[in-house]
Amino acid sequence: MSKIIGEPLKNIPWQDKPQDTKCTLPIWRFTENPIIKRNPIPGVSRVFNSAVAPYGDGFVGVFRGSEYDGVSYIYMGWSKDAIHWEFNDERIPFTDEKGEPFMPGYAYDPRLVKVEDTFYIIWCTDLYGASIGMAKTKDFKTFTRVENPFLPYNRNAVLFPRKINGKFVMLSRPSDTGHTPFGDVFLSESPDLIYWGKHRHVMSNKSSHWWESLKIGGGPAPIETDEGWLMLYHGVERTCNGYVYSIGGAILDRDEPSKVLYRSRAYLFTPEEDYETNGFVGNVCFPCATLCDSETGRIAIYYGAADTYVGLAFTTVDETIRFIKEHSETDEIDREIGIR
Ligand code: BMA
Repeated sequence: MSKIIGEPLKNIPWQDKPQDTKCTLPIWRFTENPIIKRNPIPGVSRVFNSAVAPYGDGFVGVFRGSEYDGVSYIYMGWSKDAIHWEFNDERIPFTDEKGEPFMPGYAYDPRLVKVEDTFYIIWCTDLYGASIGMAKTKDFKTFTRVENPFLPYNRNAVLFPRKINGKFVMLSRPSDTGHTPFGDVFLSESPDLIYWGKHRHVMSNKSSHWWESLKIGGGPAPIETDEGWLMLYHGVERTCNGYVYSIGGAILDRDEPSKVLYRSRAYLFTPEEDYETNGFVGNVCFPCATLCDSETGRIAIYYGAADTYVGLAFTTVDETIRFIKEHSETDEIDREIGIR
């Protein structure tokens, strides 16, 4: 049995896998999906691609809210059960390093990761083009901007939930100004969250895996397990009707996480239900966070559905790792040394 290395979370939301299904994929949906529907905040038409974390005896979340002019910002939400959410009506009031109010030009696809005693919000922001924004908080009252880690253009950055070999570690996906018809995941490290370097290639899109043949990008913070870091990510296929976003899985080496130990050639989850196939952008399942219970191995996955809703799905560490290993195909080319 694979094990999650981390804290227990007794109040993790949960439903057992349906018994009457022929689907052999390792992730299944919450039957009450979507958990966040249209117009959940005054002035915000759609909340999707959002991240949650345990906090106190409940949960806290950072939510991508698309306002009535179509621009996205980040809103905070609170929940007792991680299913029903109440939102603050105002955008998160970031401040800069001097304590002055700071509002990014836009902010989308937030991740929320606790490292040691601090929560970090990482999102896609405007730095003369799409790049990575960051802020930190300990109390969810004061949110202080952290330096932009990378040059434009970049998206889908997410921190690992602990330092590795004494360094902060972040996954990201260098990109371009538009809808980026390419994309590989890289890893960077930092001693202080200001200076980032030692960039390493982790994974590329794969033409032989049609569902992720166009591009891939990081998803939730990787989950530490006794087999390595369980990495859920999004993979994109280009079809004659547009892009399709599915969820893939890989296992990275615990001490050297740019090394891919296993990677599934099959997706783990793909748009199937109406709220995933229809909406502002149909056929999008975009995972940004998980909740994990180390005692039971349960994992709850939060994903944006059709750029319109937030969906919740479940798996166990054992089921997902078994699936990834059974379907694994790693033939990453290490371009630094030119070998597979
Ligand atoms: C990506 C990002 C995501 C979005 C996805 C599908 O490029 O912008 O926020 O969910 O496209 O539209």
